[in-house]
Amino acid sequence: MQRRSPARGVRRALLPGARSPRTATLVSLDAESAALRELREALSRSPREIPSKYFYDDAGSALFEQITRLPEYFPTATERALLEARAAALVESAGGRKLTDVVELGSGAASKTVALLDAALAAGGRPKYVAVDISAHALQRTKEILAAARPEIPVEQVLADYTQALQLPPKPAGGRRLVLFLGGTIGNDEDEAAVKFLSRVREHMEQDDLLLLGANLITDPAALHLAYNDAQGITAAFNRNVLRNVNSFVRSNFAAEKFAHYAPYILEKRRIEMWLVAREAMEVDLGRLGSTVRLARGEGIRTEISRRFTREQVLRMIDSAGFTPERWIESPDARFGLALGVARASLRGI
Ligand code: AVJ
Repeated sequence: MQRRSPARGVRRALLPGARSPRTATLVSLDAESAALRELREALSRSPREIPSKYFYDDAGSALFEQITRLPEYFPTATERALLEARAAALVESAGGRKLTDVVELGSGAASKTVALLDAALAAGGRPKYVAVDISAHALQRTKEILAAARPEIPVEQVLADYTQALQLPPKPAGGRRLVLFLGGTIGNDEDEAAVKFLSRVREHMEQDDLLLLGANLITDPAALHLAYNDAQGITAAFNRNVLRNVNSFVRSNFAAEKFAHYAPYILEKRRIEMWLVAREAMEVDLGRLGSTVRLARGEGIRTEISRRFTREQVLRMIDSAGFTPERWIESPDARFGLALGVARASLRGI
């Protein structure tokens, strides 16, 4: 049996003094006070919100992995099939054997990435894989899956909340970096925040480095509804778990079982919204946030938006963030698209 702590071998430049980090938000002091502020602000908005990243503590990352295997949740399988079918062409467009670093933001279980790494190997490259995730458990899964599947590929782990701070290991001189942001997670942000985030990612890249961005595309609302309202209730459990994670972070006392999972597809906004709806009136002590919230029966907290895009929207988004669209591919059912963008020369310093 392995007895290694899940966090061993994890790069900790961002994480001073963390002995056994479980989620990245909990570990550095600056990051912690920023996270407290962000959460306080989100919970006092109208409607109240909890940032989606709070889904991904260890339990939540494991629940999300279960979601990806549900028959109703099609995005993961769709994206995986697309990547597998087109990996060689994507890697070719991304520089083939020049690819030295494949960095994945939100690596989760990294089950989709093997196809890309294989294509890079087949092109004669020797890529290193850098997994970035907010959950130490997810990073460990990433490493296990990759080490078993492709032992020849070195894996580096970065435990970080990439929405706040990002620090990547250096890439070899003359090498090319490919940054992956897959799964459609870009849809968790409104346009402005999405472009801001991608622009920050661009700052960590050099000219001619590449971004591969996965995005959910507009499709049948009924299928979407099922994907976020599965029969086994795994998505509901994933949604409620956000309250347990918040409770353990701020020592609040949300009673998760008193909330109903509500996840409609809002047609005119082209997005799923995930809500937790109070089944009864209640008062919640927000612990370290230093306040209480009163919720009326039927009042909701929004935990996620998950947008569906058009191809034009996705290409415009990466272009606005400093990446020239180089290639666009989509699944045969047009439910999922991948945009490959090349980092343009940065105007910083002019
Ligand atoms: C991992 C953010 C892409 O938005 O579909 C799955 C998360 N939420 N079921 C998504 C999620 C509910 C997922 N992302």
